[in-house]
Amino acid sequence: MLLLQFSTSHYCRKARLALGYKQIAYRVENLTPGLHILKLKPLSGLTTLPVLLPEQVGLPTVVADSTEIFHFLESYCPEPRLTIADPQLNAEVWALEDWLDESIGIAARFVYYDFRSREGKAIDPSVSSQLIIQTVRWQYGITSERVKLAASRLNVALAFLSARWQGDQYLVGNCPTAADLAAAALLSPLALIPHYRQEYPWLFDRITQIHRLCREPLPPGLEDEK
Ligand SMILES: N[C@@H](CCC(=O)N[C@@H](CS)C(=O)NCC(=O)O)C(=O)O
Repeated sequence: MLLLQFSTSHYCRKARLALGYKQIAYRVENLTPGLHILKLKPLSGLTTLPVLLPEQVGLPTVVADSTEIFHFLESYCPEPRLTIADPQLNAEVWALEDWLDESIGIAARFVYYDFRSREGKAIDPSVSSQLIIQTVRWQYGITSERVKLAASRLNVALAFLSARWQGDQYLVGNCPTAADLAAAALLSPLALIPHYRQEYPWLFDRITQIHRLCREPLPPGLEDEK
């Protein structure tokens, strides 16, 4: 299988966590932001990564969108499961996965790029890095008003997760599911932001634990520590 990705994207990390959790062998191709559209448009009709190319007869040629990749991998390789047999609990898994994907992952992006353009400039003060950060801010319409809304959305999410990720509990049921993997990937950009590291240490312990479970290298900010 071939995963088309941006190496630093938290949505691409989400797809890698699922591939790693299921121990599926895959290669990655890192695309260049901007130029990626030339390759993607004819393949998926979308402009976003990740995109998985299963490269096997009888399988779809292209699976675009991290949630679709989760669903595809679940049918391709049912064990270990990303879902729960009980239909009611399973509905909760996918509702949480969708909320994390459509709302919380975007809020994390807003807060992260805002941080990188202000206090976090020192992480990489080079002109090229700051140019990329400013381009991303422009591309996604990251304004200070929207960053404030994103930060309060993250506060609500973290209050919810802290109640669910107590001790060795998972978000739904007794085993890791698509919801846990989505949360671990989509909140991982916060690991570089001191405020979140100080206020929510349990979050980064859990992100670390899930990355280890999925055999995925730890995200920036956590990689040297644990
Ligand atoms: N809901 C999508 C979101 C993916 C997404 O936003 N990817 C970003 C990178 S983090 C992207 O490809 N942006 C490029 C663009 O929009 O042109 C998914 O889960 O795959």
